[in-house]
Amino acid sequence: MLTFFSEDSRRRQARSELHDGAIVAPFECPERIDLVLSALRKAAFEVRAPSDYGLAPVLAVHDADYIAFLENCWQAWQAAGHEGEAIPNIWPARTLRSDKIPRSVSGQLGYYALAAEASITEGTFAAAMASKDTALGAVDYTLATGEPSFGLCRPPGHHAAYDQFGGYCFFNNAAIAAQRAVSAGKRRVAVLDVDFHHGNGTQHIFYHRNDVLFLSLHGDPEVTFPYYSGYADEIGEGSGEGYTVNYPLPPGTSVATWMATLEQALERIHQAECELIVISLGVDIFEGDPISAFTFQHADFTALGKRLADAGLPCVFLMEGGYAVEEIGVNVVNVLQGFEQGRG
Ligand code: Q9C
Ligand code: ZN
Repeated sequence: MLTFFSEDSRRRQARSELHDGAIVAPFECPERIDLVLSALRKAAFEVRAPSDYGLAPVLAVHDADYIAFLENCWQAWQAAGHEGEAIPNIWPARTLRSDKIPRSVSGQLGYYALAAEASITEGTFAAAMASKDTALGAVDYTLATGEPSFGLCRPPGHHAAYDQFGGYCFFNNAAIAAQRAVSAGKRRVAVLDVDFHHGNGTQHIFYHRNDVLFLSLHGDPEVTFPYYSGYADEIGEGSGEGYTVNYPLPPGTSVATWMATLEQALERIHQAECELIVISLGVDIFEGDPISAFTFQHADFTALGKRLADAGLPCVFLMEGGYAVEEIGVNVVNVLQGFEQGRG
């Protein structure tokens, strides 16, 4: 399987994450990609640099003013004289105006953020651009050859909505890739999100559409980030009704239950006659993940890859979460190798 990675993903070098009432070193750190890269190379996967696709594929799924905000935020934050990294601390919450985009970068941060843990820093926009190029390189390769691919996207993407960032995500790489496949002529594409957290952003982008089927297995939002999205009664709207499928699962869910739930998702993908699967591959379902609560062991990732190969569709794997940094490489490589064994 061919893999893609852009060195510019390293340009996100954030120092701050608001976590448990303290500012800590971000869980979503650049060491994550070092360890995945070295595991990929050790397993003899070819790693290719993507081309520069510019902003057009981003504009296909995100708001133009939101993109401009991300591009200009760091400079505006600095020009306003702030010392630290750009972190929102007020939002257009339920009792405030939600139609107003203030002139101040502090007001804009709240408008365009859905959470406060992910700071915006000097290289964040460049890294987000690199990450979507990685996703586009992978999907273009799979569209051209029918062969599977993996994009080592960083920062991740699935929490990024049409015009909001959060959950370490800025551009929705999976949505950008799925839209690319639809624009290239695929009649229906599945985005299968196996990250521990609900892919609220991907759901939001495709909620009213039936050409992209979004399915997500995730920690129950009653007790897990992002809390306000990912319930089973969110099924899509209008012509999108039935094309969003959520499988919230309790913390501690066994791998057997998780895999049985995956069967239901794959059955729906088959029934909807999807022609390609974009997999939002978060390996934060690993038991040792510091901010998550599922129970995958190393070997379970191999079994997951095998089962996805059995689905018999072209697959594009895109990196999302995974914060057990020492173990992230083996977990990712196990999925990809399991997939290759399953095809064999
Ligand atoms: N402070 C992804 O996996 N915070 N994002 C959770 C720990 C946000 C996860 C609580 C987690 C975001 C792509
Ligand atoms: Zn996650």
